Order: sequence, then C-alpha cells, then structure tokens
Amino acid sequence: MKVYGDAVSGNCYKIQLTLALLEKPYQWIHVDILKGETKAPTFLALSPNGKIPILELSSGDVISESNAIVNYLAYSSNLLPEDPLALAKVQQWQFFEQYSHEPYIAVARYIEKYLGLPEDRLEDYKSKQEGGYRALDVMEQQLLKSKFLVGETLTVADISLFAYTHVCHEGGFALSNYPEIKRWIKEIKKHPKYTPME
Ligand SMILES: N[C@@H](CCC(=O)N[C@@H](CS)C(=O)NCC(=O)O)C(=O)O
Repeated sequence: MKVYGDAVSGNCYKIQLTLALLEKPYQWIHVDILKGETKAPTFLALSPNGKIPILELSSGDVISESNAIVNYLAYSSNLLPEDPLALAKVQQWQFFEQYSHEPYIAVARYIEKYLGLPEDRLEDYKSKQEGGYRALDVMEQQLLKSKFLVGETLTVADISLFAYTHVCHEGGFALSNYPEIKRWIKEIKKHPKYTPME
C-alpha cells in the first residue's frame, strides 16, 4: 500500500495513526501542498480532486477522503464496529468532523501553521474561532457521557476527531475549558501502538 500525504496534515495523520494501531506496513510518499504537488498532472491522474491523503492499493485502486481511507483500513478490526447502530454513530462523528470541525479547526491551523498567519488571512482566521469552539463543545458533551466518542472502546471516530483536536492550539484554540477532551487525548496517547504526529 502507498499513502500519499504530508505528515503535518491532520487528514493525513489519521491514516498514519490507523496504520500504526493496526500494525500494517505501507510506503509513505510525501506530497508538498505548498509547492502545488497535489495539482500536478501525475497526482491528478491518481486523484482528480487534487487533495491528500490518498491510498493506492497494490491492485492499483485509489481511495481518497481521509475518513473513507481510515474505514477501509479498519475494516474487520475492532476499530470499526459491525453493529449497525454503533457503525452509524461512528459515521455520525466522521461526517461531523468533515462539516463542523475540520473546516474551522483545520483551516485556522493551516492559516497559522502552514501560512504563518499572514495579515490578509487574519479575518478569515478569526472567523474560524466560533465554529471551532462550537465543535469542541459538542465533543465535550459526548465525552462527559462516554470514555470514547462511541462507547467505551477506541474506534475510528476517535482517530478522525483526534487528528486535528490534539493540535488545535496550533490554530489558536485552547482546551482549558474542555477537561473531558483533555482526558480523551491522554487516553488515546496511552495506546501502546500510538504514534505521534511529526
Ligand atoms: N475531505 C478531505 C480533505 C482533504 C484536504 O483538504 N487535504 C488538504 C491537506 S489537509 C490538501 O490536499 N490541500 C491541498 C490542496 O487542496 O491542493 C479528506 O478528508 O481527505
């Protein structure tokens, strides 16, 4: 398997963390988004949407969208529940991540960490704060009720949400008012096969 990604990207880190927890071997191919490598014709031939991460299987099949890749990798492991209700809850969190969390927290982090918070993106950066904190509030409420996002064991829902939440300070978000999220982050980091983001 080949993973095309950037180790600093949370979407790509979801794949690295899943592969580490499952102890699956893979080849990592670095793609530099700031150099426009996701828009190069060779990359677009693999993935027409021009975004990382992508997973290329030995069959030549290519999967894009981080959460779809994570679910493919976790298939028939204890990270992806079989029970339809638990599976729907996992997917509920993954769709939440893509629509209500990543567009705020990951984008603010991109503006700060990748772009160095340029003056002309400051308003955009600030506009992400409210939505980001709203997403953290939703997570905190759930984590008051259960050890992980879906019940008492780690699932891919946690991986999908952990990726950008544990580095949210890099986008200007503080976790001081979120004790349950801090507990959950510690819990995930304690996993014996945990691998940190670079
Ligand atoms: N929904 C996609 C988002 C992927 C995405 O936004 N990737 C960013 C890096 S984190 C990217 O490739 N940006 C470069 C570009 O758009 O050219 C996923 O979850 O995989």
